[in-house]
Amino acid sequence: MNRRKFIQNTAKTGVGITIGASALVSNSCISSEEKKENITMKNKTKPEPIAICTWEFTNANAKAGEALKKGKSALEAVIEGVAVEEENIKNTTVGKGGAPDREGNVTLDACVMAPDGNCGAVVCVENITNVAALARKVMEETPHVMMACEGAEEFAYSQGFKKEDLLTEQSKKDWQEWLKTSHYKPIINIENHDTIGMLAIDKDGDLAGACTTSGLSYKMKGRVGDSPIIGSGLFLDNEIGGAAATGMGEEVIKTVGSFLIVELMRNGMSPQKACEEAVRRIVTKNDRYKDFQIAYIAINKAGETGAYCIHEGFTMMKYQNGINENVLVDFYNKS
Ligand code: SD4
Repeated sequence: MNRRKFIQNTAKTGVGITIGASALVSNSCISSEEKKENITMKNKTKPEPIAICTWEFTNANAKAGEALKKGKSALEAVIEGVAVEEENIKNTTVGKGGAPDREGNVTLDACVMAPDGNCGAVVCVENITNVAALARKVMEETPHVMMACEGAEEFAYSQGFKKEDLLTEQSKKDWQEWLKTSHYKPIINIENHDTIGMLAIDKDGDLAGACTTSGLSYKMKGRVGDSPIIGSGLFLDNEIGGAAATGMGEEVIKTVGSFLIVELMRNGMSPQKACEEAVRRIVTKNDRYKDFQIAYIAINKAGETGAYCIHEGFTMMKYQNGINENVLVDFYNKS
C-alpha cells in the first residue's frame, strides 16, 4: 500500500502557514515600506530545518532531511540529497542512467548555490555521476562559477571524481529504439521531466540549493537547458528564499524563472503566489504551453513553501520534523 501522504497544496484556499504572506500580497493598502518590514520580521523567525525537492524523489529528500537532522549544513544536505538521484540508474533524467543526446552521449548539467550567494555550475559533462558535487567544487576550489565539457571533466578527475560510463544497458537500448524513428517530441510529465531541484534550510536558518539533470532526452549534441543556469533552474537569496525549476528548460531560461520567483518573494509574495506568477509569465507569452510542462518549487526564509506547474501531474517532496511528504501541486491548465 502506498503510505505516502498526499496533501493538497493549501495556498489556493489561503489555509495554513501561507496566510500571512498571501494577505500581504492581496492587501494593496499596505505600503511597500510596511511590506518590507513585514517580510524582514517574518524572515527573523527561524523555521525547523526543512528540505523540499521537485517530483516524488522520496529517498533523495529523506536523505537531505536526515542530513539536516544530524546538524549538517543546508549545502551539505542538498548535495547528499540530489546524489541519490544522480546514482539512481532508473532515473532517466538525472546522472548515471540519464538518457543520452541523439548521438548516444550522456551529458550532465548541474548547479549549486550557497547561503553566502556563492554558486557553481557545470554543463555538458560526460563520465561523471555526481555533477552537483562537482559544481560545488567549481564554487569552492576555482575562481569561476561555471565550467563546461572536457574542462569540467578534467577538473573533476583532479578533484578525485572517478570516471564512469553513464550510458547503462537500458538507456542504450531505449536510445537505439528511439533511433528507429528519431521522433523528438517531449511528452508532458512522462518523458524528459525528472530533474531534481532541491532547496534546504538548516538549523542555523541558512538556505542552500542544488539542481542536477541529464537534460532533455535525445537532445541535440551540446544542448544545455535551464538546470545549471543560476537564476533559471535555481536561485536563492539567503535573506529572502529560493526557487528551483523542472520541465522545458528553454522556457524557464526565457523568463529567468527562479530569479523571478525570489524577486517576487522579496516584494512580498508568498512562495505559492510567486510560483503561480512565474508560470503565468510563461503561459501568457507562449500559446504552445499545452505542449510542454514547467514546474516550480519555492521556499522563503520562514520555511513557507509553494509550488505550481502548467499541467497536472507534478508533485513536490517536503521534509520537516521527521516527516517526508509528497505534496500534490496545483496546476494552470484546467481545460
Ligand atoms: C532541461 N529542465 O534540461 C531540464 C529538464 C528537466 O526534468 O527538468 N527534466 O531543460
